[in-house]
Parts: sequence; structure tokens; C-alpha cells
Amino acid sequence: CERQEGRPYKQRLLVVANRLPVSAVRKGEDSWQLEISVGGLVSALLGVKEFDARWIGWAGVNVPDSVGQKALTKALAEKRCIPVFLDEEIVHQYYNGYCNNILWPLFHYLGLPQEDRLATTRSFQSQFDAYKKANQMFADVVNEHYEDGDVVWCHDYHLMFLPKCLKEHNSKMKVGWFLHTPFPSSEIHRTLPSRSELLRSVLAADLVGFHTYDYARHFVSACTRILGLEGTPEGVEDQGKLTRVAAFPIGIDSDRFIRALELPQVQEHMKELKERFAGRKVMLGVDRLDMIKGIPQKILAFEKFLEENLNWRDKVVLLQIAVPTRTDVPEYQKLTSQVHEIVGRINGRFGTLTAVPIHHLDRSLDFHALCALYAVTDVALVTSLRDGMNLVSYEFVACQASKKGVLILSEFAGAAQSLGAGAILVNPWNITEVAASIGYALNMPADEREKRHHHNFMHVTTHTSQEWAATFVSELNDTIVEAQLRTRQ
Ligand code: ADQ
Repeated sequence: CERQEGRPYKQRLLVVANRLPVSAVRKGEDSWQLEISVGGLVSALLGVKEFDARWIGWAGVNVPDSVGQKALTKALAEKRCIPVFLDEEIVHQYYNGYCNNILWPLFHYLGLPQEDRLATTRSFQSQFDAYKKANQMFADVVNEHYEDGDVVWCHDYHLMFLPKCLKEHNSKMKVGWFLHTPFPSSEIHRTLPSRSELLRSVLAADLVGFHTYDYARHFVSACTRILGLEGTPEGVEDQGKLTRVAAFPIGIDSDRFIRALELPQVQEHMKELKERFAGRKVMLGVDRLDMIKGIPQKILAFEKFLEENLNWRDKVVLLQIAVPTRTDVPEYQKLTSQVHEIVGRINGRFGTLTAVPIHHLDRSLDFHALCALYAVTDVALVTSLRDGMNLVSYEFVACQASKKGVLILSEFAGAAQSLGAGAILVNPWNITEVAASIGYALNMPADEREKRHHHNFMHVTTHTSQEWAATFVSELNDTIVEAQLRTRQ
């Protein structure tokens, strides 16, 4: 390593995402309380020791005054975070509007809510303008902090316009972009009014990454069919410029979960859960309460299983933990009521005076409680209608070294491509098939469970989040070298 002022030189990595990995609460005119949230991306980058990583993103709060902005910037700097300040109107149009009402459902093959379709069509252009404006605001902050030799890694559907903004300002900047959701079939992407502009903006990056080969293939098809560009085995070529397109399946920090199981507080949680559900098999669902997660479909499949297997009625319990998201959006409120209604009906139908078949919690669990739940579960049910990857399935597998429980997994989650051999794959729309899989999983012999678990455990513990981040960034560095070589030839 080169040395700078006595310290080993580390390449700087600027990670740009819509949200910073902190929650910020204002405590006074110039004081802020910050809490770091250790999500997948944070732990992935903590593990990448060869880079000096900094975060750039929105802190999730509106800070209209300069005193507040200065104080927050200073507090965040200690956490290696740099804020992008977005006002309420931009957040409304860019984040709630274009990102969450248009791109999120479209990329998950859900279309737009029927009653909002016309309204959305009318407000489309103003939301797209706000999206571009917000992306330019992110770019301005990156440009301000960028130093020669830095690598810039942009994340997700919120920032598809960012690679173009960055390259227009500095064509030598090393820019990568990774999508955490699925990239849909080019036939779906074609329906988006801003389809070409978005594709061209992403193509400005040097490396474009997806969770699976299918998503990468859909993206290349969209570029060839919509833009008429040439797809090559390496990516997409436009007038001699190659944008590398590849699959980089994300993982989790599996050691963090495995180590947590040894902690006294986790052991205590496990003991309580085992006592609470003694004599019953435990089935588990952990999801954000979002349309894409297929929660009503999962619960209806469980109902069908009980209907057809009355002997299991008081021998199995489904624990569904659902963190509410976007609670101000009517469609999400409707989803919550729908889930409550179905759970109430099923508990009324199959419950007894001493036990109910479904425990549904509308909230987040802390890390230790979550690990304990994963560890005592017999069957995990992940029935997303579409999901970029789905980390819950990985977390469950990591916590199952002693129990060797069964994973029922949607074929429409990216994780189906990596955990498919060990999991029971299902079509979440087919509740008859899911109900039959529940029966199969609950009755599975120990040797089959062991074999399936072993396959998945090996995958989860070797394809970690750290490996994912390191591979993406090192490929981004190599890509640039290749691009420079090509230009010189
Ligand atoms: P998400 O849609 O949020 O992520 P997922 O990959 O399952 O989906 O990650 C959810 C995370 O939240 C997990 O770490 C899980 O432990 C946690 N979580 C969920 N419900 C919880 C609860 N009730 N209590 C506590 N924690 C809970 C997006 C994409 C995914 C992709 C990831 C990473 O939609 O497809 O896998 O990014 O790229």
C-alpha cells in the first residue's frame, strides 16, 4: 500500500443512496441526535476494509434553516455521512411521486393503482422533472466532495439519473450504479414515458449491476429494443463506449447473525419463545408491509392449509411480523386493513379458547428478538410477488444451524436463484400450491431438511454482503482500466 502521512492509503468510496443510514432527530436549534441503522448496505461496507467509505444521501428530514443544516452537516460528518438537503415539495414529487408511485410498482410488475392511473399520467411530467432536479442535487453534493481517484457507487431506482449528471460534470469520474429491485422485462419498461432518458442516464455509468442475470438481461434487452443499441456479452455498447452490465447478487453479514445466537439476551428470547409455543410448530413471515411482499396471499395459503389439514389446527402457529411502511399512502393503509381483516377471520375460524393460529404484529423487531425468532422457526414463508433479492430468506438460513428448518420461497424473489436448490420454490399467486408446500415442509424428514439446509447455509455464509461490495467495487476499478485501454487503442 502507498502511505500518506504515515497512514496506509485507502481509495475513497463515495456511496450515494437516497437515504443516509441514520435517523436524525432535531433536539434544538443547532443540535441533532443521530442513530445509525445497521442495514444490509452499512454492514456490507463495514466489511470492505480496503476502502475509505463515505455516505452521501438525504437524512430523511426537512431542514429549511441554514443553522439547522450546518449543525446537521457537522454532526453527520462524525459518522462519515454527507447530507443532501431536499425540501418538502421536492420530496413529495421526487420521492413519494416518481420513485414510489411510478418506478417502485412498475419495476415489481404491479402497474399503477387503478383509481390513480389518470391522475398519475397527468402529473407524470412534473414528477419526472422533480426526479431529475433531485438527482442533480445529489450530483452537486458528490461533485463538491469528489477528489481525484475516488470511486462513486450510486444505489437504486431513486438515482437512475445520477450517473449522467456526474459524467457530464467530470467524464473521468469512476461511476457505478446498482439496482436493488428487479429490473422488469423490456415490455414493462417500454410503457414508461421517460424510458429512453432513464436508460441513457444509467448507461453513462461505467458499471451497472443487478442482483440476478435475468434482471441484467432485461436491462440489456431494454437498451437494444428501446434505444437500438448493441448488446454484447459484456454489456451495452454505444458509439464505442462500453457500459459493463453484470449480476452481483447481494448477501448478508452472516457472521453477525451466527454470533448473535450465542448472546445471553438472544438465548433468553429463544427460551421464552420455545416455552410460549411448546408443542406447536412455528412458521414465520418477516416483511415490510408492502404490496410486493405478498402478505395477504401468504395468509390465505395458510388458511387453505388449515382447512385441508384440520389435524394441524392447534399444532402449528404462523407468526407474521410486518413493519409498516409508507403509512400515509391510502393503498398501504388499505393493505394493512386487508391483512387485519383476513387474520381476524382466520383466527375466529380456527382459533380455540387457548390458542390462535396466526399472530400478526404490525411492527419492527429489534435485531436480537429477530435472531431468536429466526432460530426457533420450523418453516419460514417468503412469498413475495416480486422481490429484488429478499434478505429475510438469507437471515433465516444463517440462524438455522441447529434447527435446520425449511424455507418456502417465492420463485419471483431474486433469492430463488441462489437458494432455490435448498428451498421449496412456490408461485405465491397459487395458494393451493403454497398450502401443499406448507404440508410438505411441516412433514419433511430430518435428513431431507438437513441436506436442503446445508446447501443454503453454505451459500449464505460464503456469498456475504462484504464479498458483494468488494466484488462490485473491484470490478468497477477494473472496468475503468478497460475503458481507458479501449480509448487509447
Ligand atoms: P427490502 O424490500 O426492504 O429491500 P429485504 O431484502 O427482505 O427487503 O430486506 C428487509 C430487511 O429489513 C431485512 O434485513 C430484515 O431483517 C428487515 N426487516 C424486515 N421486516 C422486519 C421486521 N418486522 N422487524 C425487523 N426487521 C425487519 C430491498 C429490495 C430487496 C433486496 C434488498 C437489498 O426490495 O429485494 O433484497 O433491498 O438489496
